[in-house]
Amino acid sequence: MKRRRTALAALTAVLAAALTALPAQPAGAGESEQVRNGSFDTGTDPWWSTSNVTTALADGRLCADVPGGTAERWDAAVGQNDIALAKGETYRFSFAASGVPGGYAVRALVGLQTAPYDTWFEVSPQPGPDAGTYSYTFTSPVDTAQAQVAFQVGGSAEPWRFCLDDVSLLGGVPPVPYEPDTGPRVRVNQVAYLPAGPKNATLVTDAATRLPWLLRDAAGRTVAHGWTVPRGTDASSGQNVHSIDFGAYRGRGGGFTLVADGETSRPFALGADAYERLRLDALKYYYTQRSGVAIRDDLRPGYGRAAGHLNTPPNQGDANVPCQPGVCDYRLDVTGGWYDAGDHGKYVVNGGITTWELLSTYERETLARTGRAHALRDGTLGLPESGNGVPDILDEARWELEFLLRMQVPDGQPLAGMAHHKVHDEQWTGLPLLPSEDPQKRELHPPTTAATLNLAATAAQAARLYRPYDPAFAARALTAARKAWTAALAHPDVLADPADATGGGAYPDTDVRDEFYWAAAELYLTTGEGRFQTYVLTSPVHTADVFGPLGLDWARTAAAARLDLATVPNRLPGRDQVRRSVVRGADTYLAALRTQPYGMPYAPPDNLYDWGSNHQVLNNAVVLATAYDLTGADRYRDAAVQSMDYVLGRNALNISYVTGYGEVSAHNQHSRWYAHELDPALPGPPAGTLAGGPNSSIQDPYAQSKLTGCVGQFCYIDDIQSWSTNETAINWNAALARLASFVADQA
Ligand code: 9MR
Repeated sequence: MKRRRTALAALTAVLAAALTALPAQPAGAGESEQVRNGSFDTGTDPWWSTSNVTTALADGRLCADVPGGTAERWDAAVGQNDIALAKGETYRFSFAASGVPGGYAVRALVGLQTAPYDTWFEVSPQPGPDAGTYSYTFTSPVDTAQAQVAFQVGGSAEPWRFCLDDVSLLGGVPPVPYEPDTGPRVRVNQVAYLPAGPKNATLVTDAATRLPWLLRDAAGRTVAHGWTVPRGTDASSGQNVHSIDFGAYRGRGGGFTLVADGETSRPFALGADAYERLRLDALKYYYTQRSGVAIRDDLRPGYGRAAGHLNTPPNQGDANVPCQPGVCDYRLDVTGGWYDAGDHGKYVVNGGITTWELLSTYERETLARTGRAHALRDGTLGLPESGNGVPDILDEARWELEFLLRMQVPDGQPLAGMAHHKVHDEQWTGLPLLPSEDPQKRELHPPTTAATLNLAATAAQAARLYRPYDPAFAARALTAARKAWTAALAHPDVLADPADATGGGAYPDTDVRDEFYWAAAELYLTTGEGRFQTYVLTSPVHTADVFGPLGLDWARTAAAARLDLATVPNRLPGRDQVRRSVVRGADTYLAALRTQPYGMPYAPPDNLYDWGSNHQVLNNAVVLATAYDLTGADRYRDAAVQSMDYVLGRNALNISYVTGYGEVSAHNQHSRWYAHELDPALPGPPAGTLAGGPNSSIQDPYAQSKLTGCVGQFCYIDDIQSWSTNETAINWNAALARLASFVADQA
């Protein structure tokens, strides 16, 4: 359904496993060679090369003199076109390569030979002066007669020589089933349990009856023991599992392990320090997502980079952006804001819910009984603005708010007061690509009611939160919010086109009643005005059950309104009902958590995990946390705290989905600039970056080639090419920041 044009199918994860001596063997029965003249016995035809590369035969190989000083890998290449691939067929892609001097990456790929240059398989070996042999298997996601095999060798400062031989793409080979390495069968939160909090684990076992477990401290001493509870087959993973509750143990320290059924878990701590760190790391993530400003390496060592999209070539920039053809005849300065995810797009709907969740993280700290706003004070996030007397989380959120305000249609123009849905590239770009290197034209997409209401809701919320620090900004935000509200009422059903997904995501939403409700609620909470109160009270959304299995995300914003109406001081008639509705919602998440042997408050219908399921888990936990804030009942606090265990390792894949947290954590999230997996010179995602997580629909070809037929939790792979299971995104990290902040407060 979408995008990622040159990206798609690197099998770098199997590089080590699949790297074998290349046998010069003939094709076996049913196997068929797709590459012509791969051994260069008959000259260099039908191989092509880019005009800046000189190729010649040398000792029966093809050697290419690669110029220095090109910018991108694809700026210098050798390849062969018009190769046929059959969808679902497995191919062995192999070649021998050398490089003098060695150390330059060769992007070897199989992909579409014409625009939009889909990539179905890619690897980036770095051959040395002695010829190395490389061999990989992949399954084609398409039927085509227009595939190419290409070796992209550009991007080096210095010239070098690349030689190639025995290139083969053999069809009809047996598929290699993908087996994730899930480590020990005792599944724990690999980071930390709160000493006085719940402590649960899951054991994968064939045993039908209870088994003994032991808790060991760092010195290997047994400090607690007990019995597992058999739970039968877990629907979310298809595994037979037992649960383990070691919550009675109240010790502290690092290096604990849990032992059961002959297996020892990955180590974990009993303590709260990791959550103090995580709440800040999850928020520090936003600075390196900033657009329109250079990222300072002194503030984020290893992440310094030039400003993106400031109209400095090759960027065409965001300072003077036209609309898509026919949409408007003005241009806007829409610099700033955060890049949405691993792409360079900026989307008002997703920026809106993200800003709300960051502002709400802060607002909760100022209001809740266990809140500690001090933990998010000025100076906590290491920002250029640190030291200005404003809590850093507000400085960071303002970076996006200023962008959201710029997306508003100016006075005097058609649809004045509405907000453009999004700004992004005209075409999808490949990976890796620094923001400052993006050469694409940027375009404003049509205003929508949903975007307008996101602006109204977040600008209204900002008006009350920034008032103590910057009354002028608060007033400006409130004026914009009112204007947006009026414009949305006048244009209540201008929807985003679901097909508008070239060069950026569509973020379509067919029902904006929840956005109206949310904007009215935030305007009411900030102004107390009767018209907003009336809108809230008469909205059908006000009395609907808004806490379903997929409760809160960019398209489902009613829960944001309900949580704020329940917690931010106000005089809404019937407010007790509002608070009770939140507690009832929490009860359904609590029930889901109790039925799940992996203990997460998420049980999607038919076990179909949603795109970004990890943040759904976290947002459902936020509702549990809010029920605790409202009632003080421990069961809600414990359930919210326990939800973190799933995200940090107590799951079927035995992986922490947060970079840098846990012994084995996701670290190859899909991103154009945290693209270390593709280019060793680039950093990986910063510590505290949440991966999207299991997604049953596995829309990207890489995940399809590995995970087809996957059950629930297994629909995830930690590879940069898997944009549908493993992207990073601003809205997902916001849910992480909010729950981490709550958990840290419970220490
Ligand atoms: O998070 C979004 C998910 O809910 C949608 O189903 C999906 C397809 O429209 O898009 C996701 O958002 C992506 C956006 O379209 C473009 N930037 C990256 C976002 C995260 O994958």
